Amino acid sequence: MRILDLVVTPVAFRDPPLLNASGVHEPLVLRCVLQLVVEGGVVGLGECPGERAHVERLVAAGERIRGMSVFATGAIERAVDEALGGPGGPLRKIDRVAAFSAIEVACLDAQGRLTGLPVSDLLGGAVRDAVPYSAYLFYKWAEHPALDGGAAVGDEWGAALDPAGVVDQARRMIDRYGFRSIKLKGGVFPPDQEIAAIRALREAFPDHPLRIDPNCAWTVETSRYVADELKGVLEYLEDPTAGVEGMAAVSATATMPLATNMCVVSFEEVRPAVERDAVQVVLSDHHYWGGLRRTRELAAVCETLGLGMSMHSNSHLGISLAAMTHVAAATPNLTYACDTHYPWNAADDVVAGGPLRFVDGAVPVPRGPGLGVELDHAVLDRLHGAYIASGRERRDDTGYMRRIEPGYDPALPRW
Ligand code: GKR
Ligand code: MG
Repeated sequence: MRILDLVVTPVAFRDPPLLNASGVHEPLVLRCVLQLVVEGGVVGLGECPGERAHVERLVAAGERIRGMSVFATGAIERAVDEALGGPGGPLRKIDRVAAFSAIEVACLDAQGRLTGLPVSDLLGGAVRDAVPYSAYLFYKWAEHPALDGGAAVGDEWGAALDPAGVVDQARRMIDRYGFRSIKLKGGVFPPDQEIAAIRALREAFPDHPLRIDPNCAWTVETSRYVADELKGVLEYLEDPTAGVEGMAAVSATATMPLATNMCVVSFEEVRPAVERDAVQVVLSDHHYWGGLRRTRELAAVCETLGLGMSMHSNSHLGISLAAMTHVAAATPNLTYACDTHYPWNAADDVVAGGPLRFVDGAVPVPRGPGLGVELDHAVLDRLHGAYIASGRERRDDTGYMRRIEPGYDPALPRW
């Protein structure tokens, strides 16, 4: 079954003003939807980050893979790499791998549709019927401020700027989706305030495993202090500080595991981190690790090395949620609930008919062929129009924050 075309559609959808260590989420997320058209009219879906340079790379890669078998993902991986200049070329490896990652998911969706099998079956078979996700809490403003003569844009969640606000957000998210573990995006306020928020969550939710992720906003000394203060409270501490040496120094004294989606982001980085015992949990992201089969391979590496394994996320829609759910379902050693931004963005989903839902905080694995989701073309057109109208080319949390607080300094570590 030959690939006839790769249709690459950049989209933009609404996002609340979620705060992080680099600034604040902009009103629109840029994302990209892939439709891989195969002989016989089958179309495989994919979703990935939508910055303009990435979109251009996908278009270039799509031209190269026309005529190839949709089942030949090894050859497609090589062709995509070559189309983007390969190891000696101008692009970073992670960007070349990210292009293949998106295409691989679309290939697997098409393979599933052609064979009548769910993607999880193509990955070895689901070992769980539903994949647990965590409530992903963010400090946030009540609204996007009025800029350029426009009106302020609020959302149903309101503000969360202190421990009470964070607990209220958690309560509403857990009431609505049933999440059984909680992650707080930190690195926004001085560490003692974020420690207080975690303690408030512990008091409000005594049985929910808790994590905090300041995205490397802390020094080694601060990270050790926070780890000590939250001894016995966190299931893991995520990326408190930057780099293998920094993480190793924190790990040497911390009582809880350290998790990462920043210190180890490729296969080459696993070994040095393990040699220094810098991390104990790898949080994969199939959009950057080479797709769903590579994520399974990473899981095998983690199992071999005695590392924990789960997944982090970025702002996304339902095609990515379906892909994450299939690979997580087929990963026996998924040792923690995965992250998802989906509750923040689900209102603009391009997936038709709402087949993805949380039951007790877990997404039942779609049973339909492929990813088990269909595109809503009217929504896709609307979101593509929003992308064009936005004129934006990339994510810029810092630039947006500086329009609101001109003196904002993004330098890390901050504390
Ligand atoms: O959405 O602000 C955010 C997150 O900080 C995201 O960009 C991270 O990639 O959630 C991710 C993480 O775990 O670091
Ligand atoms: Mg993280």
